[in-house]
Amino acid sequence: MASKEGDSERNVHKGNGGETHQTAGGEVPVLTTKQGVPVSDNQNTLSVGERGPAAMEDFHFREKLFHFDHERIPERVVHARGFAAHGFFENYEPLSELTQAGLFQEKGKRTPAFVRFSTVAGNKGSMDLARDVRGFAVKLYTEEGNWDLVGNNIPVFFIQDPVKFPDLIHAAKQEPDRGFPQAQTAHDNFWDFISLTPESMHMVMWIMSDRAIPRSFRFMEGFGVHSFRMVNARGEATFVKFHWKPKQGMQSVVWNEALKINGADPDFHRRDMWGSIEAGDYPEWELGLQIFDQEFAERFDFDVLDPTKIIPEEEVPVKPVGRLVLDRNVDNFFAETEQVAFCTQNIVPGIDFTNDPLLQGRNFSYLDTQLKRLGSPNFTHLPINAPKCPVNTLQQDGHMALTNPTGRANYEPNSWGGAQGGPRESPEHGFKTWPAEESGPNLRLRPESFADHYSQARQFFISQTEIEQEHIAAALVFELSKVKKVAIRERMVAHLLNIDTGLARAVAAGLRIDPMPPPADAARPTRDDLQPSPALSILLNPPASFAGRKIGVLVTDGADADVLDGLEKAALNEGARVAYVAPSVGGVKTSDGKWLQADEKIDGGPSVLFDAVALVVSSDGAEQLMTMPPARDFVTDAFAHHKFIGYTEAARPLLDLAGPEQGRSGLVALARAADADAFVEACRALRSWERG
Ligand code: HDE
Repeated sequence: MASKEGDSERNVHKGNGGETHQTAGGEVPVLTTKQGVPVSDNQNTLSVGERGPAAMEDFHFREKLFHFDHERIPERVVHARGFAAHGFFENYEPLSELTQAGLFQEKGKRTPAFVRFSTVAGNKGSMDLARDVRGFAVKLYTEEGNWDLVGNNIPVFFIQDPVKFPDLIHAAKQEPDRGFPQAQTAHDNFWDFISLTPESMHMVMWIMSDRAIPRSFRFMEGFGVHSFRMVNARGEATFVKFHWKPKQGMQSVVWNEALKINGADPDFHRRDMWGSIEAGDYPEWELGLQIFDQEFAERFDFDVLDPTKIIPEEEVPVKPVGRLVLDRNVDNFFAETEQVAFCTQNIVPGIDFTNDPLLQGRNFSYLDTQLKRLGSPNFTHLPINAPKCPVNTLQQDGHMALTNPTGRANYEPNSWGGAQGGPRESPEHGFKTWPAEESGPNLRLRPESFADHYSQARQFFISQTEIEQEHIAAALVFELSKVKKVAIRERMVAHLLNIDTGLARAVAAGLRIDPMPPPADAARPTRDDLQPSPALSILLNPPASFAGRKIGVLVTDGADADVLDGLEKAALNEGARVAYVAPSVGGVKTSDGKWLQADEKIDGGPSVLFDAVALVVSSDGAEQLMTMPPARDFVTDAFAHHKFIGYTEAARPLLDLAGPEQGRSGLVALARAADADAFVEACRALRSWERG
């Protein structure tokens, strides 16, 4: 059958065996081999006789299969599952006192950017809502080369020394004999390694918090993690830490939602970003700098080179310096998202490294891994990796060399002179490493200034609201309940005793560990004088509006058309969107006799996919829904996940499924169109936590 979309003119006919042939003509181009030879038949291989053996000389068949057999490249050893988009960075004000980096010199200057978000532990096809760190890797195509800021959505890391990285990742990913679990840290090997690695305790608090189950990439912060240097034109250096703050505000899901989203839509985060960019609702972040000097570094409680520590924002405020906007989806996932090669070593004049040992180790690993993944030192020739500024290099040849120098000189010094002699170094404009003074014997040791493993873990925990603290305890109980070896569970509780005794007790109770183990040996006692840092809590920093969020509206035949209209308008005014969920994807006939197309059939559009829900149903519709388990789940889940629920009177029987009258905050009656405004306004709070 001819396809309806686009080329109904296409010539279609049946072959001898009933197979479909669509042939070229008009606007439909001729199919060719990779060598450009026109193909006459793409449905049948060449055979000797009608039912005879395949003929070896069928070069089209062989080329097609050969290419297919080689479609895959190695997935990233970590951060395999990712999603990316194009955009730009726009600088607010000249920062020349701080850095000579070109992108920060003029107000309003825009630098093209490509940003890839990822999970760490899962393979390429794993689900989006794994409890995990999210990668936040930014490639900035500056006029003096590519600057890659390869960060995460968590400002600290598990380990202090890069030599531990393969151990950490081996322990986190699938166990080697059985090849599972996929995209989960809830297993023996991970917690075995962690419980033997006290330096990871601060990070453990973050990954057990709601930060590790973001609502979407758009609603999370990003961090450069390490201390970096910025260097101005006079050669003066300052320390900086990089922060990305989402304009949309922060938001996470609750764990039970995450589990269900993984089943309902394993691509939830991808779909969200793709959809919001397609809808013109461009995700945006502010770049903020924490700027500090050597004198601060010396008096700060912790070593600024230790990647398991933060500098609280209350101590060194985050200065906003520009914005990052993602406004274009990729044209081809493989060419861009899969082949993009981030390298921490990619910095530009005006930015420099510090001695953070993890950063130094990463500077080796990223370049090395790209060779494995992309198969050639010429990965910089791929459009997504190619700088958007002049590249003049004497490096040559290698697999897949796409941009090749011309002329005779491929070495220097040479005596060919002028343009013929090729490029030369520039002491004036070239990248200069900041001349830090270093000395000391060769040693393998962990500095004592890195020895306090618990104080900031405690600070993170006490900075959370009670609800967030409960989530951390519940996450630990969940994860450790998947650990079979009791000694590992106990070892974790012993560490928690050094962080917060209430937390340790709650987790021990959840695991039914009795008696309590003694606290773990600590290289340094936990400090209890660190003040809570409100910036560390998601719930203490709520978004300004419900913009960018989605309301799932459950509809049936006879749904009140005025209320639906009111909901659409109120959502639009707020910058939010609605999606209709109905017993059939074909839609429903509303009270005014019109058809409303549905976006999802109920079992394909459970309430976990939405930020708030509305039940706009008729009495008959409610009765029908009461007999449908997915409709019942829609309501009881929305209720259990503390979502705001708008409802028409006829929906009462559905609401009653959620239990007795008490503790029913967060429910908004939708009697008429005007009530939709109050509903959307209520939704700004995102969740009604006080509901029991
Ligand atoms: Fe990575 N990391 N990492 N990492 N990392 C990779 O490079 C590595 C670390 C991060 O979207 C790999 O291209 C070591 C911290 C992101 O393509 C690899 C160490 C942070 C991405 C690698 C770390 C990150 C990677 C695998 C400890 C946050 C995905 C594929 C010394 C600041 C980038 C690749 C993308 C990817 C090594 C620790 C972030 C193997 C050795 C800390 C966002 O090179």
